[in-house]
Amino acid sequence: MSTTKLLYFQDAYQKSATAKVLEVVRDGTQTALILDQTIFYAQGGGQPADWGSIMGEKSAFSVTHVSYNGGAVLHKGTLSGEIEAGEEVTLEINWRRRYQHMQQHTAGHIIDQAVKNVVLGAQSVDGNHGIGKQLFVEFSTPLHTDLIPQIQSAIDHIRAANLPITSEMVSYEQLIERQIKLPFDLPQNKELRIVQIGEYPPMPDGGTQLLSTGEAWPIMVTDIVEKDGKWRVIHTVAEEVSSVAKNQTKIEEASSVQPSDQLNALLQNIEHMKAEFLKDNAQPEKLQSKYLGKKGVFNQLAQTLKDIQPQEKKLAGQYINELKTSLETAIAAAQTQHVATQAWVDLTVPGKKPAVGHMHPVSQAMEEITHIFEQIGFTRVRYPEVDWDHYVFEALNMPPNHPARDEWETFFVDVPANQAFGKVVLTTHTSNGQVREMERLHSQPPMRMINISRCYRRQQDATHTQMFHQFEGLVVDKGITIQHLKGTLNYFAEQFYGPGTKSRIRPFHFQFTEPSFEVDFSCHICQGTGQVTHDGETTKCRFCKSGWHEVGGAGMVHPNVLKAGGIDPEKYTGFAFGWGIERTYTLKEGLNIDDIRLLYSGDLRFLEQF
Ligand code: FA5
Repeated sequence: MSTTKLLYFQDAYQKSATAKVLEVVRDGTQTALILDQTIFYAQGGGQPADWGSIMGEKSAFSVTHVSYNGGAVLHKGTLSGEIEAGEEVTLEINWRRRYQHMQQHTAGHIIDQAVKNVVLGAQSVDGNHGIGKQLFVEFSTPLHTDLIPQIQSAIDHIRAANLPITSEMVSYEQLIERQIKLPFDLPQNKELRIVQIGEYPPMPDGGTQLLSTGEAWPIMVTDIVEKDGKWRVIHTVAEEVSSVAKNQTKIEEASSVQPSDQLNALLQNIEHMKAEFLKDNAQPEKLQSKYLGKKGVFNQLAQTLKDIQPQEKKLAGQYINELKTSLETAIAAAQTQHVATQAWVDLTVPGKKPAVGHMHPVSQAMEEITHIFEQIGFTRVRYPEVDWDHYVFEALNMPPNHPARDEWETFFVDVPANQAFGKVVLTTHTSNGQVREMERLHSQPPMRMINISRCYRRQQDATHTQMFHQFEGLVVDKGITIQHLKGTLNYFAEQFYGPGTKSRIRPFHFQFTEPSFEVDFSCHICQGTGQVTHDGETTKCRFCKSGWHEVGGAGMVHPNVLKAGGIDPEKYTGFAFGWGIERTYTLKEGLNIDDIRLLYSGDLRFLEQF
């Protein structure tokens, strides 16, 4: 079959030409002419065919449709007169119709680019530039009517920037060589026509295009509709500015006066930047800093605003702001896309264990102590840590002004005293639970309590904190003796510190016990000897210095205390002990905590060890 040279690809503005008739194809009343070259556009790529006339020596051929068939262009229409192959003919196209189609086709490319400027990575798949009733560019990327103002503004920019529109024929190899990426696969065995707006990435194109975007008539996006999972940007293209661009005040403003060279330069720089941005494959964070960072490309461009003439400053400012919005939108879209496509999840990677806390060492000790005493019939109780003077001191055989009270450096609560119970204090020891327990049990022994609570004293050094914990044991029954106390101490020592640990009691004085003792446990390092032997050399145990550690006080409940609790001391006897939890705990083997304040430092590096 014959082939026709497409003159409209060389010069889309050629309105007339001469050509040689290669074939006259007749089909009933229809005639089709195949010429060696043509200026008639063969319908395709969304652009309608040209109309016009082909004049022979003895004929006039009115062209009403033009199509492409394997290299040959078929000019179809009505023939009057005689025409023969080999004859020279004169061609003339209906220029008004063609120019309208060029406007519409270029508008399609401008819209395509504008949408890509607003929605990074948007993919166009089709377009109608005049064949159907409605002009549209179709995208496979989801779009929304909310984007219309931004797209419209991007279109106006491209038009106002008056970017050159160039086209060329390239081979597949050239595409690869020039690193031109086209949005879809194209045949590799024939030349391809590409069209490029300014420096934006080229697009494949088979239509006739304007020479610059400044020549484009006003384009107005009227709607975005979804159809079969694709999104159509519907628009109008109209020659008369006034009839379509009522809302395009910017365009009117810009077109009413000739823009200055500075404004033109700014617009071209804006489009240049967008083109660069679209070619940029950097990660979204990099895009953010490169384009919108403090020293980024956008800020550099915004600096040039100062060169713009005062009457154009407002318009230029709007262009700059719109550029910023479109960059922000595009970077946000890139971010979303990056998360969806790049930030993939490897389901086979072992999971990260969330950090799980554990109980504070003092809480762990409280649980352990409770458990040990529950084994021998003690009941865990809790009494107030803010209590009346009566329970903390007076009922414990320490009347007001008794000098023994000075041993407890007490915090008093600044509230009026109660006539019967006295002042309110932060309890200095868990012994306040003794009489309370007797009252709870209606003064009816037997009683075996373990009272654990916070205590407060005005003390602060390596072995004392202002807030600390004590546990108080109390046993009242008939026939309770020091032997029972000693047995209980030994039991606890073995349970808490390990087999072989012994207890020792030394005479002491407490107002609420008689006799009173200080309680020591044997040192687990030197087993109560106070000496350690290393490589045959015997030295003093550095941990205890004496073989024993003091943990607190104990004694037989004073008859006055039993009386304060309504118990007859003639019938019943009891023992009590009270030790600091921090102290008791830090003496455990392997802990070696020489400053109990560390327990309340809140330092996880320390606490995580326990
Ligand atoms: C008392 O508090 C008596 N109530 C103990 C008692 C109970 C004796 C029952 C007889 C019968 P003392 O003031 O010694 O005792 O304190 C007992 C223990 O509490 C101390 O050996 C120490 O281990 C701990 N302790 C006292 N003050 C502090 C403090 N500021 N910081 C940390 N631990 C403390």
